[in-house]
Amino acid sequence: MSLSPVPHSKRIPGKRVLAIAASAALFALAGCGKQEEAPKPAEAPQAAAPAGVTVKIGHAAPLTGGIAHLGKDNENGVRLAIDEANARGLTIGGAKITFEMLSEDDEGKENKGPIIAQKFVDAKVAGVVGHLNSGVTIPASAVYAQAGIPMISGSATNPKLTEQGFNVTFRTVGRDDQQGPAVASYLVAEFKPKTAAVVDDATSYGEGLANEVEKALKAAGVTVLPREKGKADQNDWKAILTKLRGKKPDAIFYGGMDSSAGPLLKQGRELGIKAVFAFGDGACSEKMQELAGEAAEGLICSQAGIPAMASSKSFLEAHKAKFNVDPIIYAPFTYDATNLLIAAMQKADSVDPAKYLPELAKIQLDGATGKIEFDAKGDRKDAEMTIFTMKTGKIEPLAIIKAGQSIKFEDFVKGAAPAAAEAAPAAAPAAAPAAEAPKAAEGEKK
Ligand code: ABU
Repeated sequence: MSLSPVPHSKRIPGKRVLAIAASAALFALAGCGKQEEAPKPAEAPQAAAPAGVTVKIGHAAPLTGGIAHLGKDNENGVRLAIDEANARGLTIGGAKITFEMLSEDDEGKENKGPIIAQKFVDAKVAGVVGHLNSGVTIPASAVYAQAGIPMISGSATNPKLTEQGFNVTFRTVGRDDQQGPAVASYLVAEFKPKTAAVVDDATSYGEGLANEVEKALKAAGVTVLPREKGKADQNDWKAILTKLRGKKPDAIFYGGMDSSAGPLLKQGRELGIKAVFAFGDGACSEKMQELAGEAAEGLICSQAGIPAMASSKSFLEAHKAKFNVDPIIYAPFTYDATNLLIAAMQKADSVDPAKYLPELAKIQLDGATGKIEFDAKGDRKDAEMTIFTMKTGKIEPLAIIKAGQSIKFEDFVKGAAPAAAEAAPAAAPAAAPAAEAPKAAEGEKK
């Protein structure tokens, strides 16, 4: 599919990359805001009650395979937001709304992205939260752009996603050209490596992040060895690691997901490599401890947002109550993504993408992950980056980098973390007047 990118300066909500095929009325009738059949008087004496509308929200991520735990994390965030919205009982455009999640397993495979995206388009979803992997999200995003369906990823960090000029494409996490320099700077400041090795899994995410890290290390005067490449499903890293061992790097950065990063780290230590190992968000989970055991101690990793544990207390409690587990990395970001779609629909008083997209583009929301606003590309403004280490089997945040400033995590928790803002709302200076907390549902039309 070939689309003409819209220049960023012209990424104006309402001016579509391609015209949306259906009018608002047709859209509703066709199923995006599917009119439920009103009960027949004979069957339901209360026939005067207004008919409800079911609004579908698509979610896609790998729900099987090596990173299914992360896909489930993504899905949990969407499910929680939808269930909460349904419990609140929203009325939009004069109709009682029931949101329904359509969740698809894209297996983390690039070719599945557009297929599932088309499935969502055919199902007349009103919006999409996903996909998880950049390599899947980027090709899928072209399908959503052509159909005019807003999509928000809560995990895809490759810059290209929002550099295509699609006015329906957003993300609630930061980008790898923010994350890469953040983790590289931390490595340089704390470990002062003279030589570093950079390895990637040959995916859009892994390779793209590795490129950013390499660029930042070189800019800091570190000698970077020739790139080593593996695969996303690689379990045996011994050949690459044996080669690297001979070159004695002080630091090894791997761009890839935890399912392949865990074996890499374990085998690296088994081969006697003493370098500090560092990773990006895809390998910044406690799965690393499960896969690498004691070798995971002391690893360094980054996430392109605040740590899940620093999300709002109300989100963490609701997540635990619903799923009996804590969020891993992305659930707070997909939860916020879902609430952003819903809040924009409330503000527009319409579930028609053409009508609520302009509201989404200019929305301000106090989410579980903090204040959210999008820039002209659809990226999150002032996204935080977090640096972690692994200590006694737990991922422990060390520092938050925001707007070029690094602050200790403990100081962030005292001041700017969403839970702190929730505990002391009067002290939250950034509460923009237009901000709309989903649970407050101020914009809800009764
Ligand atoms: N951000 C890491 C995992 C998702 C991605 O491919 O971007």
